[in-house]
Amino acid sequence: MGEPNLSRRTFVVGAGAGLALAAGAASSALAPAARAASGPAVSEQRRRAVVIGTGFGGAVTALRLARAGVPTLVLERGIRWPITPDAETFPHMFSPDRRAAWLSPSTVLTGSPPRFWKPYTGVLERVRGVGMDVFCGAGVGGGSLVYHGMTIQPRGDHFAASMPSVLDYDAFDRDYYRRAAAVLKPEPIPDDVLAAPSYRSSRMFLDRVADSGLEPYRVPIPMDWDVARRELRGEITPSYTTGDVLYGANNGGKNTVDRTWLAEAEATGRVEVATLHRVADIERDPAGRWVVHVERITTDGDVVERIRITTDALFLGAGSAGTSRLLVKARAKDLVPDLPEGVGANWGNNGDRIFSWTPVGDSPGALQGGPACVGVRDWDNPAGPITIVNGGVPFPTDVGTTSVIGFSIVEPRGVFRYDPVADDAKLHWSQTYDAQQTAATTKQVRRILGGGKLVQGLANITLDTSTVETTTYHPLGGATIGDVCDPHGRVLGQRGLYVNDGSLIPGSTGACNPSLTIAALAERNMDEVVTHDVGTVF
Ligand code: FAE
Repeated sequence: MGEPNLSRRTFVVGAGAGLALAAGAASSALAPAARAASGPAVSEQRRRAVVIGTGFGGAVTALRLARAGVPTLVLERGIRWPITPDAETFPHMFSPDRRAAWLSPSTVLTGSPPRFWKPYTGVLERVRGVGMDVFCGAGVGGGSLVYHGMTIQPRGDHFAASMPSVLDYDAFDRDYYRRAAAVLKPEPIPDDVLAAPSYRSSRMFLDRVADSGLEPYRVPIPMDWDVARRELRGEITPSYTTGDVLYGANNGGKNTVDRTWLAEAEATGRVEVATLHRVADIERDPAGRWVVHVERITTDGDVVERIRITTDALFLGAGSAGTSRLLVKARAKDLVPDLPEGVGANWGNNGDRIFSWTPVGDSPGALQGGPACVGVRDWDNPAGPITIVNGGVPFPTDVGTTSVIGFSIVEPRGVFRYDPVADDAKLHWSQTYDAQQTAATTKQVRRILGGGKLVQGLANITLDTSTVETTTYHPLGGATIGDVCDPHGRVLGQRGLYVNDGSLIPGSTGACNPSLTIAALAERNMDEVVTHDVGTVF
């Protein structure tokens, strides 16, 4: 893409060779590079500000920098997914293909049938850890590409119980949550869509919630429900209304961040998004500038070029797993001297539990409407607040089962540790860390599914799949405010290095899904950065 406003100097080097200056190189993100004697070519770039990642944190950061007049390069490891109505952009849950997994030879998502293929820069990464695997989105838009879109603001007391204590809930309530919601435009499922045959599982779940004496809840989803209506009328191929959303929605109706914050950022002409640019390492040079070691890859994952980008300001928005891995590697290899000790720590899974629910004598049917748009905010539970939702599954035939998902508040006891053999950081977690919350969530799910009666609930076949497939969609922590960053995401003692994503949050966002809170926090942090650091630090 063109980048007229980016003042850039590009240096071209062969490995081991001296620098050759190619100032003001032309329109491509990359300058022509010399080819090393062996291995991919290496080139150099100089930038004022670099953002790693295009999820919620990265996209908000890019837009705010652009509005402040800062030319910004955004590095994204994945591809740009062409999102239009009625497309075949994304693969399907029950007939996955190589687009479904990030550089993996087979399916990675629990419940999606096993298939084998040549690895591809697909939309969903499974970050394998010890005792816990993390799922995250890959591509322009990050997690918003694959997420259901449950957009929930936590209550003040639960925010206080899980978020860094320096954060003022009233300010979030008054301002930051509203700003984020104004962009995402979340709306609850309307009556006519909920009444459609494919939303049978949602209605069954709402009935059970009501029978159990709790208040049924329609979860706000950042999507255009008219698109669901079009699907129901047969005008476009179903995606939401069959629950086929976990590899991305093919109907163009979801307000993903590539189409909101990031699109606005790119429209300023000050932001360039470089896709298939995977950051391998970050480093601080002797002059205190930031060096980003980038691998430009093909969609098969082959490295075709290495780029060394020097910048005055580096914003980490690679998500909890991505940012934590980069920081832990930098600390272990002493690429960034004096990084805080807490790097990689204070990590939690947001209390995620996923259950399969097989009601006896009744069936939620095949091709269950979604995304996960109904639930219950069981926030006064004496065992701690829990949000429980029904997630429709796009089963091709009626197998009598659906899924139920719970979120709570956990102690952030997980930690990423460096593994020198893999030259990567690995997450370490034990199910003992959230055993208490798990027990409470399981009990409450059974009670609700039994219409208020635990014994009746046991008659449903309710399996906590998370005990055998211990995974999370909601990684949080690894570079938390207080331990690693100041209250606005500046890494302690590292001028010009910032974190602005889910890594800042120690393990939970007040017993509900995290994306709204991550976006709100990112907006808040950028208020401070553009006021005090733009023009002084960079
Ligand atoms: P994230 O959105 O993960 O963005 C990180 C970006 O960095 C991605 O674009 C990566 O490709 C990129 N990246 C990572 N490493 C590198 C690297 N080395 N070099 C270059 N680029 C890199 O981070 N949350 C909700 O609130 N509601 C939901 O309904 C919901 N459903 C979900 C369903 C699924 C299947 C999954 C996986 C997640 C779901 N989430 C949901 C979680 C949500 O997507 C997540 O909290 C946010 O996306 C995290 O935002 P971040 O900005 O932290």
